[in-house]
Amino acid sequence: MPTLHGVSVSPFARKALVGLFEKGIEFDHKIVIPNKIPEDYYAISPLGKVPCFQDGDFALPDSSAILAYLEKVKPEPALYPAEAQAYGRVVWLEEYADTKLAMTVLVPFFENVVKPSILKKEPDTARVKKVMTEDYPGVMDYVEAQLGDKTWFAGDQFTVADIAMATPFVNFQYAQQSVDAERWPKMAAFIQRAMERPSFQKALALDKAFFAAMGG
Ligand SMILES: N[C@@H](CCC(=O)N[C@@H](CS)C(=O)NCC(=O)O)C(=O)O
Repeated sequence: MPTLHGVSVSPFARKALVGLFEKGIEFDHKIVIPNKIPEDYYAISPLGKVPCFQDGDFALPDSSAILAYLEKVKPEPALYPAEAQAYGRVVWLEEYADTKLAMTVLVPFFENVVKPSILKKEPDTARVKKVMTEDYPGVMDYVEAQLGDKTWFAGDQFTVADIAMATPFVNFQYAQQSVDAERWPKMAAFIQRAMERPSFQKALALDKAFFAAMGG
């Protein structure tokens, strides 16, 4: 059976976990915590990041690569559209979510949760304020417009774009932040819809178990 290395509270590991749950692929889950990477982990993940998917000698140390691979291994249910432009747009939206969106939305989580509780460092509250004031509104305006009146970013089909767009907002909530439903109603409703999916519910249950094991 393949193994997914990582910890569900990482939005990138959560992406891979949700993909595995959506596809109904069986896997072992091995907890690997980013700042406590075992030395031998670099053999399968040269960047020392989570997640990493491993099946025997085969290893994929990146959430986007994992999701693309899973689609080939188990095409149904499809997490990418078949039509060329819709496919390209989903790949782009996944990239945007993994970079600009994640790097914005994850700042409150990193500063206010990871730093004090895991790194034992003071949060940089000025950084949180700056990102939330200068970057966050523009990012939200962009994703709100990309989603439009659709159920999911590609329309009726739930895709990797939706997984990537929704996962950072779980960490946003862990940092006591929430999307203003009056200003960005489509994204607020989208996040709620995504969280209600059984795949997200399973990933959130893993977070809960992890936090409980960490002592709260
Ligand atoms: N592009 C990678 C990013 C993975 C990533 O940045 N993971 C973080 C945890 S959320 C990590 O492992 N950070 C540890 C480090 O950068 O040393 C992916 O999509 O899997």
